[in-house]
Amino acid sequence: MEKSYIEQRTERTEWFLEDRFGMFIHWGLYAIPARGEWVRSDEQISVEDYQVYFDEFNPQRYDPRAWAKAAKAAGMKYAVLTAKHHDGFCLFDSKLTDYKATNTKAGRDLVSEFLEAFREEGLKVGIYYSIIDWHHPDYPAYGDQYHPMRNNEAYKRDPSRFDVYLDYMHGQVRELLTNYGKLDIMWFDFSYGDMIREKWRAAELMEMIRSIQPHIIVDNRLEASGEGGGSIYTKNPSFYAGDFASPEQIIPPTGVTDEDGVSIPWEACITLNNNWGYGATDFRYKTAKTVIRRLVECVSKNGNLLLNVGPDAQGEIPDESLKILEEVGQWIRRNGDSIYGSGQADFPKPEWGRYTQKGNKLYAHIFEEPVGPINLAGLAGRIKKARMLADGSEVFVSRPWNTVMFPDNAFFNFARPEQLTYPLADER
Ligand code: FHN
Repeated sequence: MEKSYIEQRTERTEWFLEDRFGMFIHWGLYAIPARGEWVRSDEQISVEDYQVYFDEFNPQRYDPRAWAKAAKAAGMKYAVLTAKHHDGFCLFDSKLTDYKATNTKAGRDLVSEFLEAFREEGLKVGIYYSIIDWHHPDYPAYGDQYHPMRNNEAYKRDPSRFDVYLDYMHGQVRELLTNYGKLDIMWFDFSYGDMIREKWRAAELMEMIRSIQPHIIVDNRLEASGEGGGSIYTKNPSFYAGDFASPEQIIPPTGVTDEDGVSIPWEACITLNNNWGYGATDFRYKTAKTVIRRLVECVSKNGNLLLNVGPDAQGEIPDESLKILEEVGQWIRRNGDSIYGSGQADFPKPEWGRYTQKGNKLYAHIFEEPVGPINLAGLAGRIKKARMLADGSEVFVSRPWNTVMFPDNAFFNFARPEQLTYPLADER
């Protein structure tokens, strides 16, 4: 008997729930104006004025192997690159358009090189593909907030031309699934207003995806935007509901569950600063500590973190981003057991931090420095022994009160969550 959609989704996302941590990469022509990836819409730049960036694009220091090494060193297990963002510029050698990197001075298939480099480092690979397209003449104009081409005369004359755009969009997805080897993630972006589901011919699109790469996991944005939504949150997801929810710039307070409260795969996508695409003057970077705490919080709620970098017009990830990634990697190298393959604990969140759990091993992430012993209320009698995850050193557990007195070294560096492993008493 055919497996249900939810059974298939569970099988497809097994590696995703193990890997937990990925790199999002927003890169394209918008790296030249360096004011974020919405610059064309925000500043109402015409097709003609935006063309200057196409004519100039030549990222001479693009080295995807360096990107892949930085992601791996940060403890990331997969990466998703924008093959086409809303401006319609294709980083891959599509046969369906001339608006592509291989026709710029770069003269390279940037997606192909990305996939090869990240696979070589052992990371899984995903493609972000914008279903919105401000460049295609048959993409509709829906007011100012989404499209600088709001005066798209062709579309106003004949709305049926949108099918011409959909043929193009489906055709490019087919190219990506057919010409670039095994992909692990297809990350569509995004539905809005009445532009959802069959407005994209979503069933036909998903049929094609499943027929070419049946293992691939797909996000939920053929039905939703970054604010959430779609049938993935129900017990009867549609055929194109996707395999994971994709909350954006937020970590849902109680994770993501279906209508019965059953956890579903989800991934929070979050920027390191205030832009997805490169922002030359955007120095409001998060700290490594904040990133670690966001990652711990996602995992403590059965979720993943997709952390974004925005390479510049020369093809380099900004130093500020690399520095944070390196520090996160130092932490995860010693504490990764509490992240990879871990998830929500069987116990409520403690007041001093968060728990993650893997099998019968409980990980206590200490965020706030306690005064005196840490009270493990609710764990009475359940703790077999406690060790500092980072160095394996013993931690004293006082049985009667079930409290834990941390060694001095546990506190010396409260800038970051310290890790404890509590093999539970019933550990085999
Ligand atoms: O409009 C895009 C935005 O530029 C960025 O790509 C994010 C990343 O998830 N998605 C859309 C906003 O929800």
